[in-house]
Amino acid sequence: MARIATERQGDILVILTDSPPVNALGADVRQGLAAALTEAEPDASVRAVVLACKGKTFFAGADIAEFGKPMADPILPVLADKIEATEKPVIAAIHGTALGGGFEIALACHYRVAALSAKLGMPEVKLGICPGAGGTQRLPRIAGTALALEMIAKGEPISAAKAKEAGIVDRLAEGDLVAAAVAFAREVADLRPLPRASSLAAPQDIAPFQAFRERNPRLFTGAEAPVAIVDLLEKTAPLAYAEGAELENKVFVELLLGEQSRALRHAFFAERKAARIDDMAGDTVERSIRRVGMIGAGTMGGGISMNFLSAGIPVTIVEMAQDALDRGVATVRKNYEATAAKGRMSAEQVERAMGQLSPSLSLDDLADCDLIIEAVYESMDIKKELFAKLDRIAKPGAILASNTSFLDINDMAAATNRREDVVGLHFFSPANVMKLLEVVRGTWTADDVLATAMALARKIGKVPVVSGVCHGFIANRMLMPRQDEAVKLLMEGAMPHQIDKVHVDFGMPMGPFQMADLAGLDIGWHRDPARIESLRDALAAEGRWGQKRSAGWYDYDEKRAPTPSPRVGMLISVFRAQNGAAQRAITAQEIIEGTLYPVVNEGARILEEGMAQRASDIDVVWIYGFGWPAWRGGPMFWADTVGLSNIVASLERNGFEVSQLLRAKAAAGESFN
Ligand code: 3H9
Repeated sequence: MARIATERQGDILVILTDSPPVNALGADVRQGLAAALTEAEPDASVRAVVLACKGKTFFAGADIAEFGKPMADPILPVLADKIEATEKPVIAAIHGTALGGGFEIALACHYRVAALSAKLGMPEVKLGICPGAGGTQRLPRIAGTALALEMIAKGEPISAAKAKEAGIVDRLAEGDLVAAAVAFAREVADLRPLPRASSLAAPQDIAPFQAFRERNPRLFTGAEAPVAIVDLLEKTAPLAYAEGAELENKVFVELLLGEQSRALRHAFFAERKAARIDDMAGDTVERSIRRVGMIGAGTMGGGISMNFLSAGIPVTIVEMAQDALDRGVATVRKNYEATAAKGRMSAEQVERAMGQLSPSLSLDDLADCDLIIEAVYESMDIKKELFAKLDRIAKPGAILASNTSFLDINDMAAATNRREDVVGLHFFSPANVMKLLEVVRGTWTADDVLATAMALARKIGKVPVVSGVCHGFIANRMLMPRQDEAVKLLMEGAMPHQIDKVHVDFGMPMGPFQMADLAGLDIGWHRDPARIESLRDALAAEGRWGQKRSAGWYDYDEKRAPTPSPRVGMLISVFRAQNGAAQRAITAQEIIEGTLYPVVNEGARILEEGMAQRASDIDVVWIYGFGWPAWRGGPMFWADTVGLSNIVASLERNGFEVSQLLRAKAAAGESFN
């Protein structure tokens, strides 16, 4: 429940909002702020007003949960105008993150004082909308069009220091923020006229729009909001403030009512809901993780280690041979140095991270680790042997985790005398970049182990989703039918590049064949070149293992640019002839139905079996694991928009066994989300 308190500091009135968790600007906050301002206005003993927030942040934006429902007065743009129209200086005291509507409130204030650690931004684009409380008009007037365009179209926040440089923030505060804002308020209390952003002249640098579009092509493929935002800023640049604000409102409402914004808001809440475990007691106490052990210094092991090192958690990394260990450590350093070269890390931070990494050739060195993760070869025999060893070495209470992407966690747990301490932590490649972490809950995994894994995931910047134990868990299990069906379509007349293009046009970063080439066609291959039972076997037998061999489903040049392969075309012809299926032209719609409806079907089965807690968790897996376009909300949300009965009808037409849950929901006219 929101509490808006007013506090007099001599001649300055401090309006303090306390609305956990993030001081979102819901109806009660807006009403409280308006009431406090109305009260301050006629009071001659108040010379200036400071707007500040309690808790971890300044206003983090409009209340997203209110969108789509009727809005109570005052609506946010009206409140922003009221603040700006106040006849005494209003100063925003910003800490944490001033985002979206929160930032717009700050821009409507006459001055802004920010804590050094504060961040300011307009993330609306990530929710499929544009700022709707004057932000698209006030920010360019204060900071210039170029920066405003970057911030509003991309949605990335900037630091307080950068905001100061750009003239957005008037003073940076070290120490007590409210005290600094009050002191600043006294300095400016009598200055007139009041600096009002809406009265500033329209910015003159109105040329950057086309250049921005050309510089950021990926921003404009599929998602509507970035296109609408750049158009809006371009169109309103020469207009008077009031006209611009009117147009902003129109675009805001259009976007808000659109399908994409609904999908993106779904994704926002889905991500947060995924962190919750429904059947776990709220008072579960997490175990403390002070040191992590990593077994395997290959691509996965090194990448996983980097997550912990970057978060300041020391890692002991173990390999079997010195050269493999040296190579692994060198790769970690190389990756950090590449980040530093891009200016995203200092040399000192690189050394600090590397200083936390202890290489070792002995599993015994893992005895003091609180969490041990194995990323060794995907063989159950090897893993079981390893878990039995860890059982003898690890200290009591240590969590034992596997990064397996397919294998049964329960079998590994059964190899120990501490089955409750075993959990799956399935990172996605590249592990230091991809945000998804599948946390695999075994039959015996203890609640506190699961809770620790979920909390730790967030600490290292991952988005965790709980999966039950099944072959491939949620992510890879759902990927399999897509891959199988894509290959079947080749037999009927489609080509790999055609199928991939349909997926890229749909909004995926790559299609099924591009992905297979990236992952490696040798992964999971039986390795017998004489045994050719599928097209994939034929490719693998010829050494066409994908990008790493410059040949897979595609041919690759030295810059890894793919071109359709004549050799693969020939192999496809051979298999088509053997297969005997009639050849025909395959449409984009058929490719979508043929490859993605089976994915939805598998997702429904996963839900049916209780392997995912909720449909929205599956959406999170696809958005963060495979780059499903968030503006389509994830496969289960997308299925709802297609209509479940349409999906069932298509699956039946194509001879699939339809999930009972999917069939039941379609019959009842229900949706997944
Ligand atoms: C906008 O402002 C439009 C205007 O231009 C125009 C209007 C007319 N609303 O992320 P966390 C909840 S659009 C409602 O885990 P963190 C969140 O669901 C808005 N709820 O914390 C979660 O709830 P629960 C523009 C919100 O510390 C809890 O708070 N603003 C909102 O990791 C904690 O969230 C944004 O897009 C909200 N605005 O990160 C900012 N924000 O505990 C969105 C959060 O029940 N927010 N919640 O699961 C964020 O980016 C992050 O939450 C933030 C904190 C960085 C603030």
